[in-house]
Amino acid sequence: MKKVITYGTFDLLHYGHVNLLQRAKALGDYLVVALSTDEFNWNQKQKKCYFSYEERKRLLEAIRYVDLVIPEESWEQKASDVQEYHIDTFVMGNDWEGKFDFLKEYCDVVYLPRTPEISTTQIKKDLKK
Ligand code: C2G
Repeated sequence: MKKVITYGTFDLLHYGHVNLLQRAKALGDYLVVALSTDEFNWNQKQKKCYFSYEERKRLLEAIRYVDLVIPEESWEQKASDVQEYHIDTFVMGNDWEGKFDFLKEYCDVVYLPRTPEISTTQIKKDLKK
């Protein structure tokens, strides 16, 4: 069984996220999503999520491409996650291009093109108009 992992906040879940998850799953048979906790988002990414971790987790678990959701609590957990979950491929959108190449020691590293025009930030801006 080929296992894939990806990381993210996935707030205000949208089709850009789903496109990423669909393509990530297509690279294997089992997709793990490491979901940024509320604390990690606020302390490390200065992101205040609209939906809580539990709500974002519930949404991700409803997506057919997602097999398991685990918490992302630190920047440093990726190498241990890849080993603990026996991951074959690490996937991120290409806004992270090159940032996680150190994981090539443990697994394949794939950066996928982002879906243009959509982002959680853009949604929030549009709703404010
Ligand atoms: N994404 C995408 N297209 C978009 C928006 C997002 O492909 N229009 C991808 C991002 O590239 C990322 C994933 O969807 O791979 C999740 O996006 P975010 O929730 O914004 O993730 P981010 O805050 O970048 O967190 O340790 C890594 C971080 O947790 C990544």
